[in-house]
Amino acid sequence: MIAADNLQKTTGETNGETKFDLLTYLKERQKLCEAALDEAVPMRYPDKIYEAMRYSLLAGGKRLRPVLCLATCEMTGGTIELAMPTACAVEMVHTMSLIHDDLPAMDNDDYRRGKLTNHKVYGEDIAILAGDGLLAYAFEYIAVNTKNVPCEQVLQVIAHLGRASGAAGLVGGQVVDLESEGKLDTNEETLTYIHNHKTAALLESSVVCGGILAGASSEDLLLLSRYSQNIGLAFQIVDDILDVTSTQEQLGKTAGKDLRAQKVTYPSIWGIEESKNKAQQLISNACAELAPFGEKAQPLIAIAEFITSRDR
Ligand code: GRG
Repeated sequence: MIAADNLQKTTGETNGETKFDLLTYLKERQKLCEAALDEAVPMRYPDKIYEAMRYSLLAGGKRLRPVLCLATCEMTGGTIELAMPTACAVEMVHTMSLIHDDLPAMDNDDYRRGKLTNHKVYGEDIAILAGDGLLAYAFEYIAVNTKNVPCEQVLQVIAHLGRASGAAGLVGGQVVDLESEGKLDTNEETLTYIHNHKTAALLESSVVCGGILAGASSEDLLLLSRYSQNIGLAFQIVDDILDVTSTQEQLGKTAGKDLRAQKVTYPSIWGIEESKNKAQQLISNACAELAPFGEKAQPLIAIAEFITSRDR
């Protein structure tokens, strides 16, 4: 869950007008997502694999991607109900990517979301399969459970999420990231490729799919895509900063990993202060894309601002 003290910045009053209360909003939406995810993956035979899938899926986390998906669907005229199966699916894809990322063959990490990583509890074989199970189920879940949305739009959502997950998205970003480890001459262009694919692609898909489900116009989908690409890159810059400035207790995962793995990051190129400025500029650019949505964009604007103020 999101640290309450860190959200005070986005609540309260300014100029006599009540500002959008992000803390209450996020708590409510996270609770809805937790319940929907719990229901989406019930225990079944063979118990071991469902237990391993549920272990990581229900281990907390900020639930940023599903909350973005729901918020975008509502902003563009849809409802929470229309978007919930896709919101659950993006969190399933995100969780599987974390399980595989933590494996010894990749980042080799022992902690995630404040708990032992999946392979540390269930072994590498089951952790790989738990990731595979979540990935396949994500697409089944959208196809079977999305109601009151034309089939054409459901297909677009499945195609968008498939592209964001595969070699044109997360997988591609991860491959270039692995290739860049230990190469301290990695340039900014390559770094931006990694982050746009490894991190921004799924955030973008969470947002754009919310819009597709609501039947948003192609012009609005373009604005949403630009909003989410900007917050995606800002999210990763902040992640890199937190890796340097935070502790394992704060992050729920190992801190200081980038330096140890000899990874080039935004802070290592620009320094912490300049990286913060760049992240803030990206958030301003993201919010500017939402101007045509007026007041209805408040949740997406508040979530964007939260990205730079978060402490984990
Ligand atoms: C998707 C088919 C498929 C394969 C996965 C392993 C891999 C390929 C990609 C790695 C993707 C990865 C781990 C990117 C890092 C993104 C990131 C910054 C994660 C942290 O997200 P938070 O802070 O985490 O939202 P919580 O725990 O809060 O959900």
